[in-house]
Amino acid sequence: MSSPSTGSGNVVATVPQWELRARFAVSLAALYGEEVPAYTTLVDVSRAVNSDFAAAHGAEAERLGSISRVTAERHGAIRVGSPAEMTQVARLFAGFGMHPVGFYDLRDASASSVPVVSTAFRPTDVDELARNPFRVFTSMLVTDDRRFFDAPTQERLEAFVAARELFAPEALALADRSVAEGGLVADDAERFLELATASFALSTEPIDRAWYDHLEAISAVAADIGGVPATHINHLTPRVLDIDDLYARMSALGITMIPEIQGPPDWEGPDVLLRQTSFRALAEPRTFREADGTTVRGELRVRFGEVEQRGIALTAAGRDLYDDLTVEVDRRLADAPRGTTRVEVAAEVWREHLPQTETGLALAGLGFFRYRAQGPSTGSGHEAHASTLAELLDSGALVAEPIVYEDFLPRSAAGIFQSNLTDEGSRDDDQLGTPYDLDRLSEVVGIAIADPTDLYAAQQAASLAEAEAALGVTIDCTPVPIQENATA
Ligand code: OOG
Ligand code: NI
Repeated sequence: MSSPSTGSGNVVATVPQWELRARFAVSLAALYGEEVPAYTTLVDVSRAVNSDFAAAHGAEAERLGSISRVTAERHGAIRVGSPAEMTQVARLFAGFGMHPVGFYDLRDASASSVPVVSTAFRPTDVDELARNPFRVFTSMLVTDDRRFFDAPTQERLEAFVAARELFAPEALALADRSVAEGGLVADDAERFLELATASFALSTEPIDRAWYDHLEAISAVAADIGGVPATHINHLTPRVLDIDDLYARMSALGITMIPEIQGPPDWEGPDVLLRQTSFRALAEPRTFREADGTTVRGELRVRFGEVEQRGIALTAAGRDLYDDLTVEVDRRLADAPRGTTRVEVAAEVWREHLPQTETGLALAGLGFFRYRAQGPSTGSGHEAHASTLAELLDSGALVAEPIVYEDFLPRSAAGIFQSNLTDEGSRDDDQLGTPYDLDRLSEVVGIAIADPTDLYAAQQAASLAEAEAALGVTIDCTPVPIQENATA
């Protein structure tokens, strides 16, 4: 694309989408750090954890991402109130090259009252991810779900949400321009960043106390979405290389962490998917309007600090196994002696069922990898012969680099939501819930939501095709049962 020119005839450099995205992450961090000072502590501790880990582990520390990428990496979380608002979020984030990926139903994943369905906006291209992987977990209130909201509450919620404006029309227009032109000229970029960031600042407008309380009795999350006049960044999450170390250091600083690290356990085998933990939501000053019309200062606890450690993306088979193991952990934990922790049980279950090495994960067809040919072609150049993945990895003709999991885990998300609720809320499970899945949410938002497994599978397949061409062989990737590659 040619660079747009100014009236004076000067050519102005276009700020590409990845740069808009990187600057967006930085400006949201500045906003959030100002609003929630504990976030700054979390970022400082994360940075220390990462540099100590890198110093102790050398090049191996960067296997799942360079230290500079990991230390700069963040995800955010926001919550909106209707499909129309979700559609606008999609439009805004598209300007930053962030597209909806994955579907998470947190209504069923949690025991307490969390009436939302979610997706995550993130770059989907390998190159775009490498430049800046900023992602935002985005939840939408399901106002017509009768397990949570009766008809009058639904009606009032929908009217309340419909009457507010989350994003300045100018911000959305700039987002559209960024999509059309693959970026923005410098002045527009500046303005777009300013408006987009401001949309996620904590609103100072008074909150109607009675309405907020009514919603909070049903669900604290519903009150945070439909009881206030604007959306806001709920948390920004730094990535660390050693979440157990982070947890210990934060606790030592006297910061109250949620009781457990969510997701896979700490164990000696490869890290997969995502491990997360958080500190409890802090009281923040907010303004309320009382029934008699007076405004008073009060406080709310809705925003918390979260941290994550990312591992290898799992194939559909790997993910099924992960889900089965999670159920198995729950089952064993129920029978375990008092005082046994979930993490202890999980580590034991994992040792029994998961390969101990990355190669084991690759050969069993459980993890996603990017394969790279190394060394000279082994083929005759005429007719490609077949080799197994195991032979090629063993001989060193092929090397496997892990594909990092860029998405989220519904159960962990529910665990994080839940640990930060002061109140369970209320739900009536005799009522029928509004059915939702990836396709239905896509339809409602009017935008195709990508299936994360398809994205990882396409990356792996492309790398295999390239390796096959380079080596002149056909690679046989038939999964090898774990028992047979246990020594891999
Ligand atoms: C989102 C909670 C989920 C994660 O990282 O899984 C989440 C929220 O509290 O709005 O952020
Ligand atoms: Ni999060």
